Amino acid sequence: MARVVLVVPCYNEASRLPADEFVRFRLAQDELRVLFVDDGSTDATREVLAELCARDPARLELLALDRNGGKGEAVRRGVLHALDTGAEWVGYWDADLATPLDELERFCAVLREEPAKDVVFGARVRLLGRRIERKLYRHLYGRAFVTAVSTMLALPIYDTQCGAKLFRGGAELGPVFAEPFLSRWIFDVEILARLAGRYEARGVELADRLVEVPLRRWTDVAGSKITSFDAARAAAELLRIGRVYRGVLAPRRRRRHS
Ligand SMILES: Nc1nc2c(ncn2[C@@H]2O[C@H](COP(=O)(O)OP(=O)(O)O)[C@@H](O)[C@H]2O)c(=O)[nH]1
Ligand SMILES: [Mg+2]
Repeated sequence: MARVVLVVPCYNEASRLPADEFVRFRLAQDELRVLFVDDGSTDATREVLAELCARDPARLELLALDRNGGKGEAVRRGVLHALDTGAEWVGYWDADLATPLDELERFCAVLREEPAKDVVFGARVRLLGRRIERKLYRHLYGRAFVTAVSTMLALPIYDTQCGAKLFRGGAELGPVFAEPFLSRWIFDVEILARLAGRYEARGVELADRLVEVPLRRWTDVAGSKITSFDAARAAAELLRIGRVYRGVLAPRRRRRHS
């Protein structure tokens, strides 16, 4: 039975948080704790979360940050806290449950059944028989964006931006989250660049350690605070990540094309 901690970053989620679902959800085979990180919210999020955690203090915990640092920083602080408190597997999940919590069961199954895999990413692939409901413009922008990311990282990944991820805690994980990310929204790309570098130092290829799980359900929950300005900023941040991590990324691209 693994000790799993799910970090849920929350910024101004007082009216949107599906509190009952967090209280009800259990993993079948593993022990789950949920760590809500209040990212300096200006509404009643902190009170809502404190009340929610009081309903089941053994399983629900609150980490309150006084200043808003953006999703990446909230996740980073949460993951470090989770590792400090003995988590074996650590994940993060958007508070709106755009990815339903029961998908976590399938993420855990990957880590349980495939010891050589360390990282599980949810992937929003639209296939018949699945319900992936995303607005057309967000889908199109997302596809163009991930194609650029995949080329930059020299990694055949389908979806870097889905808000549902799980990691096996181990020597690699703490250092990957140790330093603040450059980017507020596309820190997931930085996580991949950092992981790629750390694995390479051990002669291991990131692609061999990562599994994408196609989600059965994903909904574009109303109330997203991402704007078209954020989308433009993400493109600029991607270029910056390409520059800052070029020591790891440029050799990867050269190897891929040689
Ligand atoms: N917008 C926003 N979300 C944050 C921030 N810090 C943490 N989050 C959380 O990041 C997650 C994703 O936010 P959301 O607005 O649903 O974005 P989207 O689903 O990607 O459009 C949610 O759990 C937010 O509460 C922040 O500073 N701004
Ligand atoms: Mg959302």
